Amino acid sequence: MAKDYGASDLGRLFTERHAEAVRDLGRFNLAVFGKTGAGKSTLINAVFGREVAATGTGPPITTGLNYYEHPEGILGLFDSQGFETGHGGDAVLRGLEQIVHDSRSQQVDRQIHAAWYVVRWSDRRFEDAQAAFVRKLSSLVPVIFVLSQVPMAADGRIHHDALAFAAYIESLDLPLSPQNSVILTNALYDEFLGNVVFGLDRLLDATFATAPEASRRALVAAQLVDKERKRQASTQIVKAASASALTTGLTPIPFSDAAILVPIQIAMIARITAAYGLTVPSSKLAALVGSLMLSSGATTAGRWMVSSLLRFAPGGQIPAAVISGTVAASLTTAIGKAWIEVCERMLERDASGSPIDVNLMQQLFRAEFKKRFTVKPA
Ligand SMILES: Nc1nc2c(ncn2[C@@H]2O[C@H](COP(=O)(O)OP(=O)(O)O)[C@@H](O)[C@H]2O)c(=O)[nH]1
Ligand SMILES: [Mg+2]
Repeated sequence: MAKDYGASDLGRLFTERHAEAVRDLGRFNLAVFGKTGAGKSTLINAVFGREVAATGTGPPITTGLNYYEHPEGILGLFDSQGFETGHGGDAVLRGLEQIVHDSRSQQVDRQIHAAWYVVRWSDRRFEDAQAAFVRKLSSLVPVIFVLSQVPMAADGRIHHDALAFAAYIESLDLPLSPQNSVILTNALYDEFLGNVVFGLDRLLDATFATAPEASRRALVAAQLVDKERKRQASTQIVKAASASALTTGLTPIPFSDAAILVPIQIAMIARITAAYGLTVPSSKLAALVGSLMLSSGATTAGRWMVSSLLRFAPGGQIPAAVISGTVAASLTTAIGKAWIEVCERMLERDASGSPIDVNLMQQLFRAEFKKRFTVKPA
């Protein structure tokens, strides 16, 4: 017997595919070091969002190192609670050494992929002990050196003392990634001084450059700085889904059998959602997807999908028209692209901590879909 999809079936299908898609992304693991007050938590917050930073202190896994995870498990963070160099630093390094050693034999998603070493520019000093720590650290993982809380004026000028401090650190020839450079950042807008946020994109680029290939998709999903990378990843997903819809439709699908495209489209939507790294609860997303796929009855696709469901309803008419491969592909593309717009909107809400308005997302989906799909069923 053919499958009839109700909203809850669609929702359940989405939840399954979404869990798979998230697992497929793998995980990016980052360790963050620096003194208390250096701005580690603020940087993490700015790059990965408050949901991650809010979990703040996970249980310490070893002296001075806490571990916590992105709600979707695509990002693992080792946060040194802040320590002074010397004795405390040695203990942290020993702990890290153990973790790195233990994880070598494990899968790539268990390994530590990069470290940020964070120094507040206004410290204006970088001691021998810190340099020694960075050298040892870099023998374990690639180290990205971050100068934090650097004042940049609205016209782009950076405080010259910060530039001089960065040049000094670079002159020490530490084994930094990439190419011994120091990355200057300011992670919080300072309305009192007018200092702007900057450098997060460079920090992210440096982090991408050191991340192993297998962890990059997880990093794209987990970060919030570069939306373009998420859009690119999602566009690839849409292309792949559209190609399989085309293949499915090469033998023209009876209009009434169009429901066979639904699993392809749900899987696509689930992968896009995973690629955006949304922390919206899956149950809420499932409800949204379920109702979207059914209730967008006002749209061409909605009518089209609903009529494919009607086939199974008592007294349902079987329309004679067929869906060609091209129509199947363009319909799938339109759904995917409309869903990308919905994910972008949800990401903004996610980042700002406000809840998702399901009705609003439905409206947005319909509007975006209508822009992209104009083929009328016969
Ligand atoms: N203006 C500005 N303030 C920052 C920045 N980073 C951290 N701060 C402030 O410095 C303090 C310590 O930051 P925090 O992230 O908690 O440091 P952590 O101990 O290294 O985690 C907080 O009051 C932050 O608001 C930044 O980039 N710019
Ligand atoms: Mg902190």
